[in-house]
Amino acid sequence: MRIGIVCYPTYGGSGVLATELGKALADKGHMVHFITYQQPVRLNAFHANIYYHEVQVPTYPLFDFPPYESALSSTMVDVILNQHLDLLHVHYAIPHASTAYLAKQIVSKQGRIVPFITTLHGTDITLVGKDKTYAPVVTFSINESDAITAVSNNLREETFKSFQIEKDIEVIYNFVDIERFKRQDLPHFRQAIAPNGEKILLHVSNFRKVKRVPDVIKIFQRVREQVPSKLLLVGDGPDRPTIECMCRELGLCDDVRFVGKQEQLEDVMSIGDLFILPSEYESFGLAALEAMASEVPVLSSDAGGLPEVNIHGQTGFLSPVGDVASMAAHAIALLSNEQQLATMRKHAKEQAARFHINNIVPQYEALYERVREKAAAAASY
Ligand code: GMT
Repeated sequence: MRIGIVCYPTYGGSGVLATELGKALADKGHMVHFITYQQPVRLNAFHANIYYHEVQVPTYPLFDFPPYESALSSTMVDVILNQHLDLLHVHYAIPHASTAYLAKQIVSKQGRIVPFITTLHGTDITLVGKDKTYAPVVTFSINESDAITAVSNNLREETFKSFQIEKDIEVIYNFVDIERFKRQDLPHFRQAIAPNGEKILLHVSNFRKVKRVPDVIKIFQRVREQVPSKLLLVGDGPDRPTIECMCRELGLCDDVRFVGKQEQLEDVMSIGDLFILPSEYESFGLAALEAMASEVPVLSSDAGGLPEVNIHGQTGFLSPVGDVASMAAHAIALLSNEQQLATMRKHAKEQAARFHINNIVPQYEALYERVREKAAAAASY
């Protein structure tokens, strides 16, 4: 099949998932065309079946806001017509679903029927999408999608609660490549971070408010009082300066390491003993899944789709949002009990295997087939 993938090219989970999906589809022989404003971060090697089309947004003195959506729709049209795409798969509703709708309408005037699938990822529904400035367009374009998927049952339910959706939403869970995210022995890396054999706690995010990174610091402060440990903070974003100040004020700087955005995330995960994700909301928590695949148990909030990924008492612990005392108590108990830690590592890996890329990608392929057949049947009328 010839598939166009539209996503955010940055470090966010939706872009990562879309890119990994495109790579997996290309490995299976599909021709995959990425349409984005920048080369996606995980699209970092040549692949014969992968094409990248950059969206150029010409500026003009009149434009206080360069019309990115128009540029994106026009690029989609160009790629659909010239690369003979069978379908578009857009990740994150805003603005990708409405731009796909427009592109579909434009090519239909030239006799080309190209369906589009919208995958909802989280904040496109639960935060920005709900905002009344965007909601009418989001509702309309989701309803106009030829198929809609959500990355967890929770996100599916949230979408029905927040929008007037007239179609079914299929849940296709996020996935992880368990061959890539598998625990490796990296003694030099571990030694550099924890020279005296301390436990290593990890947090990976975009440091936005929804992630509650200050809770990570509060949890770590309590853990460190009981268990010799280090905290590794991976990623970057708006809350980072606040977190740096917090570490200074609490006297934690020697034990907290900010490593910024990391491409080799599998190496970082490999040295972790506990992954912390206390988010206000997570539709799924892809970073937690990648940690689990690397045999790192997860300490998370019980928000959104996290309970569908992290199983309380087995793969880690779930606590109410903001309950840092409970999260710290779970962490201290686990990190002080090598036997329980080893059992949880094993369960985390087993749970991650349920979301193995090889189980999930065929679900997208089956959906593509159904959507394509439906579109072909409609076109033949
Ligand atoms: O977590 C973020 O803020 C980034 C965001 C994105 O759209 O890239 O992540 C969302 O999509 C991921 C992939 O499906 C999910 O694993 C994250 O849970 C989800 N984030 C939220 O719902 C806050």
